Amino acid sequence: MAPSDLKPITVYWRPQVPNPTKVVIILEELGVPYKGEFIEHADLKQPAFESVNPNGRVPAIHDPNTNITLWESGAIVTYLIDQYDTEKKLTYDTFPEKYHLVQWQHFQASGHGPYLGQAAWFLMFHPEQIDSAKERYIKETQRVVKVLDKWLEGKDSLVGDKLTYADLSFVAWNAAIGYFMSGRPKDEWEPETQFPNFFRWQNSMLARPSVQKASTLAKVEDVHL
Ligand SMILES: N[C@@H](CCC(=O)N[C@@H](CS)C(=O)NCC(=O)O)C(=O)O
Repeated sequence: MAPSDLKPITVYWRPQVPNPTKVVIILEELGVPYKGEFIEHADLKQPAFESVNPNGRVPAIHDPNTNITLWESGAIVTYLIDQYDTEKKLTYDTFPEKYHLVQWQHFQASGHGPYLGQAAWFLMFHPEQIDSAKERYIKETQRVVKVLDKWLEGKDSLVGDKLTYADLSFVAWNAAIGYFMSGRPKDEWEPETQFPNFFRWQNSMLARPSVQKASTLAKVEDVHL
């Protein structure tokens, strides 16, 4: 089905937080129409939204073209790629690339996002100042960024020779690091010198129109392809 024949996918979201942004980037890249359903923070754990996502978090989607409702950003990205990336613009169906993409996607969702999320929480939002927790999650943030930096030596993308959904799953979370590390000593976060391959890769993704649009949307309700 051509994108112009599709009904817009509803994205349940909040602006400028990494996991919903991850989904919007993929929709933008694929040219799939979507519309936003903004969920107030106070409504996330209320029955109306929990009937969409029992975990009470964003993102979630409903696709009226296939009548599926889905939550968990990684699962949503997998669905969008399987359903709408018919030209394999952001993926590979070859062996072993297909599985290496899954590997990096799982690393992002289980070993990258959660550590960065805890770093942000203890540095910015936790009501008490707990130095040992801050230190633990800053170190884990540095460690997982180092994993990416080493892998990206001499490469422009994680798998194969093009940017894929796996790369793009990292960009919104990576962009949050500078925000939660601001105010910390410079030797704790200076990616241009400490993680130059990571820095180059991240900047190449930040320059993409899809990433710029998804990261700066105030309200996805305003946006239709
Ligand atoms: N593993 C989930 C995490 C979703 C998540 O934590 N979303 C955040 C926004 S980035 C949220 O809804 N936070 C609200 C809350 O913690 O109550 C995913 O990848 O979709």
